[in-house]
Amino acid sequence: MAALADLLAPRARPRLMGVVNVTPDSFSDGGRWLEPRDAIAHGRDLLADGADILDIGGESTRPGATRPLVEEELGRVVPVITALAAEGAVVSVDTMRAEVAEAALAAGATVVNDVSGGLADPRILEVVAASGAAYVAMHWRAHADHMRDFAVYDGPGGVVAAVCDELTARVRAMSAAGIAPEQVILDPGLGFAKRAEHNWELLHHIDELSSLGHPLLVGASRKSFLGRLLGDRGGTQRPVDQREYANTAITLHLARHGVWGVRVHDVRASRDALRVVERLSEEGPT
Ligand code: PMM
Repeated sequence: MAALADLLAPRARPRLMGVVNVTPDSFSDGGRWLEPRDAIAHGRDLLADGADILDIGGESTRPGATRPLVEEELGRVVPVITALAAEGAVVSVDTMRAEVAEAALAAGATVVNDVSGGLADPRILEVVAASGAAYVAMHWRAHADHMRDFAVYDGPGGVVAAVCDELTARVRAMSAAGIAPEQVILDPGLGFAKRAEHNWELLHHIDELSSLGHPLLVGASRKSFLGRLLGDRGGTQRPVDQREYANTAITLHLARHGVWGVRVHDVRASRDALRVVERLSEEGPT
């Protein structure tokens, strides 16, 4: 599959995956792009800002969120994927459901981004295997309504060892379902059954995750561990829309460590910063 080889080919900088949340309740931008025409326009803006991939999702995974019906999720994402894929965009579908993945691939998506890594709906692995699409498998322990209860990493090696072991187990399940290793991208799942210190630890040891042998995608954008870092002394977090400089610093950190992609809401900020780094690494007048 030529498109897959191209998508996963080594590149000097991380791919920028722009987020299009077609949801009423995502923590970062819930409700802003719920109408298909608004979501499509937002996708076009992200492409103009330099997005390599658009990640289109119809289910909010914020802590405590309840799940939409499958029909609702399909109704949100399919029209948006159809329109943007027809315009030539590389489209990823952010879903945990086999049925939604199948419909999204039929509508033109070429990447399945499953935050549950196949745990929420194991049939999704068969759908991915049959399609040959790229598959982002994120580290995950439980649905959003009770994932906080699972943010415990007491074993030897702490959160980094646990995430590596649990992702390795998922890779085995993918292989058993017929997914080729070349299709698989791994993601440490920042904020999913993780407290702030777990997220920092994973970012600090990102090379250990790379040593699992698959490209890595990381999503730090707008998450609460950044809000907490930047918050005031009274414990009030920095608001969601004022965490972008911090996220850009994370993009640069991840670029230095050779990650395959970063999942961001503000594509332009990360793209501009990466452009500066690229320019500085070129030969030329000093
Ligand atoms: N985070 C969110 C949603 N989908 N997918 C991947 N692969 N990695 C992530 O970290 C991730 C994700 C939650 O953020 P949002 O509600 O702002 O989209």
